[in-house]
Amino acid sequence: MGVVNVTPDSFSDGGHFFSLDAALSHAEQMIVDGVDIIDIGGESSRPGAQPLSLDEELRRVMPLLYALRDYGKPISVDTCKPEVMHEAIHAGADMINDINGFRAMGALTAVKDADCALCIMHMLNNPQTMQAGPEYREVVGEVAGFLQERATIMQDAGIAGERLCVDPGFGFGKTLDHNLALLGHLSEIRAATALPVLAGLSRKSMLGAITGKPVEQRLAASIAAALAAAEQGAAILRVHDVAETVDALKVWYAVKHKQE
Ligand code: 7PJ
Repeated sequence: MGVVNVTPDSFSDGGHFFSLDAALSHAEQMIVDGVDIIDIGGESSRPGAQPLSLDEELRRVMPLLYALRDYGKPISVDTCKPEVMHEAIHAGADMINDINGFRAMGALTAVKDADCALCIMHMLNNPQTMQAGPEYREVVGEVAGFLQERATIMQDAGIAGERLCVDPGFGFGKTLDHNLALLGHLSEIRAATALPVLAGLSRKSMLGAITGKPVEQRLAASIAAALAAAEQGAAILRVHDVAETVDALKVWYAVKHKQE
């Protein structure tokens, strides 16, 4: 999954891809590089980020969604807002990726009768407060339990299990230790939920904490993290650097299958 941000304040690309043309050429390059799913997001979820108005989010996301529909690649929309989910589904989005795990009032109704895929992510509290001293008794079990509970609630609401995947939400209300525990036990989250796991580690601050590198120098760290997640059974990797990650995965996959 390749990330295309349409947020002027996105921390990892400096707001580079705010204009529609730039976002489109970014997405086109990702397709050339071998992306499987394009994830477009209008709202920055950087720790401490301010919420975005509905109108502004639609103004950022919808033109790109319409423009990308003709490329034939599945499109995911990264949003927490039921109204954006509704509009995106109406416009043909193939996946809704909600960092809030479809907990907003109206979110289940917005996605229920569609047939698009849904990514349920775990976040502690909200982007304003999530990094303020996050605490867990046992992070892997608690995150897996949350994802399992959300998946059950969604299925009870009439949503087919085949539409769902889960994501522990690296960096969303987690310390470095929490993130490493989750990454090292990703296969347990997969086992506990019996759902495909999506992992987003690309350029995240946990990689900066390990390497001491700023966000624009985290390519190698991001690839190492992607491979660790793949090794743990992640089905979808959400990344910024598609070409490099695809090459790394090809080598990992070739070695893995040679051994079997
Ligand atoms: C994630 C996301 C993630 C999912 C962002 C960033 C922050 N969606 N949206 N998982 N992260 N599913 O890209 O660093 O980890 S925005």
